[in-house]
Amino acid sequence: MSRKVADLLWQMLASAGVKRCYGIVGDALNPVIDALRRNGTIEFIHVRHEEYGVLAAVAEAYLTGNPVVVCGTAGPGVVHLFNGLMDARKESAPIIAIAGDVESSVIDTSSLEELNPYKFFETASLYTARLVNPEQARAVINTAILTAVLEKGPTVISIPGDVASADAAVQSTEFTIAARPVLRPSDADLNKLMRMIDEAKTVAIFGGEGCRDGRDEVVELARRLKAPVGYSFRGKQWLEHDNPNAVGMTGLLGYGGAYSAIHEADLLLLLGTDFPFSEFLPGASVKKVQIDKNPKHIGRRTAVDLGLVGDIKTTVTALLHAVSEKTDERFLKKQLGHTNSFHNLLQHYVEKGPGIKPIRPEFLAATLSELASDDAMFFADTGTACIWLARHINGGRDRRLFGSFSWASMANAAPNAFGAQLAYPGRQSIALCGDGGFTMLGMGDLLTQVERKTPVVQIILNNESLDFVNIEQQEAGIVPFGVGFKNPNFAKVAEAMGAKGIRIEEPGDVREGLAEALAYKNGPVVVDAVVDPFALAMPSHAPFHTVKGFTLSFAKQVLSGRMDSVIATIERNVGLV
Ligand SMILES: Cc1ncc(C[n+]2csc(CCOP(=O)(O)OP(=O)(O)O)c2C)c(N)n1
Repeated sequence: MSRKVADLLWQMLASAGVKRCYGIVGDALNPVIDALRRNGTIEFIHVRHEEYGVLAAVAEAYLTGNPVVVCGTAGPGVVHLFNGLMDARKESAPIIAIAGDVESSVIDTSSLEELNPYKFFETASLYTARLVNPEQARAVINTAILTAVLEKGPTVISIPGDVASADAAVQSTEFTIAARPVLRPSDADLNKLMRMIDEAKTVAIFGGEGCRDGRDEVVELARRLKAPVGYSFRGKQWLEHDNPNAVGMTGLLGYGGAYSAIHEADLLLLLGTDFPFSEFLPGASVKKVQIDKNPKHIGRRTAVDLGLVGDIKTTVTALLHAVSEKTDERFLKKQLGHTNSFHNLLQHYVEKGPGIKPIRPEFLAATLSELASDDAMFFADTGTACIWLARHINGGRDRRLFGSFSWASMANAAPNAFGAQLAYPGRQSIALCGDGGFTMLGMGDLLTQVERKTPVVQIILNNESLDFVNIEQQEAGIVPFGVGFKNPNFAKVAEAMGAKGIRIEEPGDVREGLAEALAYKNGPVVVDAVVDPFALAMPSHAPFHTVKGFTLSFAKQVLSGRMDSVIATIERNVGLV
């Protein structure tokens, strides 16, 4: 049988290291999927919602570094891919989307389900191609793969069914993927940096995802410079564990001494971070050097005195060859002292947790962290789950913490954990889900997990509220509105769907319930944890407008007759801030 365009597609994707394709088939995609079946080397993961498939693929691609394929078919199915592809773009995950397209004979005639892929994917995709002629196939597939892998983000190939099933021009499928090139600043720039470090009495480091491959080098640099190390959410998993200089995070989820460390140092080194909250970064009183492999990141969140383009590992290694060691530890010790005090504050609801009902999420998360294995993978939904993940789940050399940290989409955790479990079978894969997030996307595809018997642990923070927005609204000084809803018993729903369901209402049952969930290996588990909707989480450095907002919101709530919720919020949070 002659080789079709769709055969060429899967052969090239398989040789690029693609192991899985997540999606939903139909019309234009049928010949593409038929070729996947014939190919036999790539597993098709049939999901119930295309967005779920992409968010699963994002976690797989981010964690493994390998490209992952997603698919959706003509028009509506393709539209469902979009939010996930935005997530892939922002989280730098190599994803190749195969979008089913209308027959090539009706393109640009406003036919049923027709969608212009160039316009539609413009914001999300690093490269979008429409295959209208078999002669294009090799070049287009080659570019889509190389762009996704080397630029780390999503690309889209839009294929009409008739082109997919057309004979491929006889072409070689061979191609190579180059390793990422090594990138470091010029010697002149490194010398400037060295002088700035020498002139500074105190240095602080703030690192992000760019430290992923250079973690040991950054920790060693910090040791030599006696520099406290703060980090963004994306940097936490690389820079916190086994680092005696770690001082926590700044920003809305902030904790520890990071805020004061970066504001009080003479010199701040921003390493591989595009931390978006400028108001938590110091102004002109602190000299700032930013190093990043992506020049677009440099100086866009805060003005810097020196911006250098380079990989963190390569650049810091070059620095380590020449930098002289500092001896004065007073600044470091002071910031570690702040970190310690904040840690004690955070422990309040962890230690008192066994006696507080409704269950405090801090206690739930800290207990989970203690019980989970050393190589567990944790995923947090956008919402309050992020706060508890940031503050109460400890990382480790082999642990992974991931979420929609830069795109901030709701409902990412369950699909993320599913994709991670497929990539690393047998490793604990734990999703901390919002009840809003789980009912938005996680619930339907629980069926996919059940069917495949995928052991994913979903822990639902059942607070009957879009709680993060509830907090946001109070911070903004307005009366919470449009944030409450009623939930079913998720454990019973899970059981009815064929998963294991565990409902935890009593604080005394938290440990046992979580342990049971983590030990279950025969398929997915849903832990329905009824938690306190009034648990507040203030940043370690609460800006004035936040405090003012809460005061104003409380006053407005009292005036509109909602004294009960004001009292509950205050009562349930005294001692935290
Ligand atoms: C798709 C999407 N819709 C809306 C938002 C805005 N948003 C951010 S957090 C949040 C609330 C999340 O609620 P829930 O999942 O119940 O988690 P909780 O904060 O209660 O823990 C909302 C609506 C978003 N980030 N993404």
